[in-house]
Amino acid sequence: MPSALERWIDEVASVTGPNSVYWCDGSQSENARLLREMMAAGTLLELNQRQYPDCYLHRSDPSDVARTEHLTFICSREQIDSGPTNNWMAPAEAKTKVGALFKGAMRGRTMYVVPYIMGPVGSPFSKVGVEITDSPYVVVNMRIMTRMGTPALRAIEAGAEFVKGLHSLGDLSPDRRFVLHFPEEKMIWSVGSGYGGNALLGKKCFALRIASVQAREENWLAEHMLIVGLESPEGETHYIAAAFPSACGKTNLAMLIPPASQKGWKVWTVGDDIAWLHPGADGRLWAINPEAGFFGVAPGTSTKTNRNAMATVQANSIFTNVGLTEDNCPWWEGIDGPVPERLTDWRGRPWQKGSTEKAAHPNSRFTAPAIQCPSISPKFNGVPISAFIFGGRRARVAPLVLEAFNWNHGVFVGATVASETTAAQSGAVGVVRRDPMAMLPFCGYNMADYFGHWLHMGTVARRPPKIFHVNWFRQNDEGRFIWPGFGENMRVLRWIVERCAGRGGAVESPIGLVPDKGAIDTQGLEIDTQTLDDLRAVSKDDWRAEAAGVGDFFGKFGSRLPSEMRNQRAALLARLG
Ligand code: GTP
Ligand code: SPV
Ligand code: MN
Repeated sequence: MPSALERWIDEVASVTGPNSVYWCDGSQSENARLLREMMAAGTLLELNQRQYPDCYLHRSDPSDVARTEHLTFICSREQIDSGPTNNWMAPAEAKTKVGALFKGAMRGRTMYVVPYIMGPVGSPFSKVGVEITDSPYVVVNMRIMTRMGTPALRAIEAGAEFVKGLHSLGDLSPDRRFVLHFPEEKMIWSVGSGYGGNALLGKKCFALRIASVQAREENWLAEHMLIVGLESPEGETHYIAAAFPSACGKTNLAMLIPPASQKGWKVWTVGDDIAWLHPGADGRLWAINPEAGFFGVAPGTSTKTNRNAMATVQANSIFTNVGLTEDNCPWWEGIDGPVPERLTDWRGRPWQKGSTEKAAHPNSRFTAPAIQCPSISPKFNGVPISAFIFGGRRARVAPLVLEAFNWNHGVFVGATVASETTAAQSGAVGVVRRDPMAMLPFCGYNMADYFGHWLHMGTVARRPPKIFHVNWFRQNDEGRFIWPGFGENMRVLRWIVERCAGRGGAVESPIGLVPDKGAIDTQGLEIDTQTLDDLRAVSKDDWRAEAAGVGDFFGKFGSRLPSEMRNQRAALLARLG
């Protein structure tokens, strides 16, 4: 008798009509063959193999370069369960409408069956998925980003449940592009995009949107968070998980290199985008990184800003929508060295120095194996989290760092994060929007219930992490960042670690605890006292306006919003006087 998996594969094949069906085993030889086929088809270019061994360049369709949030839907049975912040489509309507786009969609193509595990093989926290796709680019990326192939198939044969993901490039038309999630069926349908979070279904679709639903059902958290370990000169390591919206600094913080002034500190990278957190017997939250690779933003990455990332992408990596130098090396704005006179831009067109257009797309990315990162932590099976950090990109208003008064206040701080939009999603850049816990585009259910789940987890975990908020992106009137950021963020992380250890000076402000004057080490930093004061400043007028915005945002959730969220807002208003 065919298994549930085989029945599903047959069913999909009969609808999509591929030339052939191929089951991926994840082997090196399979990967090499796929790469060769893509090079022959012109969808992959070999990069300079001397400088970038086994590295390749892919140029996606110019209309398909970022996640498309307006085409992303939660198809819960009841609309209210998707909440006011998600797009919703009724499951039956979704299956008819989008099902029609899958009809014959794989004609003339190979249908790849990609079994994969999110999380380490054998971990009790890992989960299994199967992605059906007609894109070999997706296959080779999934092989880097997940534990792909035979071990996943074995787990399914042994009875593991799996999340079904169906993906087709379709005709790549934005008019026929949909990314659908069926939370009750733990199923994903994606058509019309070959890009990143739209197409690599293990990442945002499974590990966040579907997993957030599973996490609520099973008493854990699936979060858009990096995980990093900070080892003090005395050899004590604190692990921190931080949620920043897309393209707001997670990869950079996860791979931070402490500057020379921070002698003896060592940073361990556990994950750069997603954390799955489970309460442990010790009452703490323990985090794993469900991914096996990094799908990181290329622009701005250099040996100065992120030396670990530069080392990670030197081999076995795929670059998407970056520029190309005359000697076949990847290039992007902000990479080391002088700007070359001539390049090929991300669309494959000649580019000249001084051009007003970017050579690399602002959301161009690298896909690289995590294991190649010089700072990679060996603790794949879980680390205890001392602190959660929320943050955003705010030119004004939000100070450099603050500590929440307690868990519930911290949940409020996370739920009210606002950030300027970036190139990681299609649409306008630089618009301030509420992005609770950096999960606005990734929560698979009603966010009011999600806030409730967060409040609940503070009681499930007896020793939950302390909660902080940071903003590396404050600007002066000339539009310059006033905090140096990157490695220098270590100074702020040290204050956070101090606070977790019950030390470190702090003073109360209406929005939380801020560092005492002098509590953040600024030795060796060229920064004047006025700037430091600006970074710590909390303007009551600004925050009254924030609280009003939060009121509007909370209003969207109606009676579904936990009353504690309203209480927290009332308490904030009271503290603001
Ligand atoms: P996703 O992969 O989209 O989830 O993004 P991410 O949160 O991992 O962001 P990433 O670390 O890739 O950073 C995005 C951009 O912000 C890059 O261009 C960085 O150079 C820039 N950036 C990161 N950290 C800092 C910082 O501390 N200060 C400033 N000014 N820029 C930063
Ligand atoms: C993000 O946008 O948050 C990313 C890239 O990490 S993607 O995989 O496209 O979601
Ligand atoms: Mn992300």
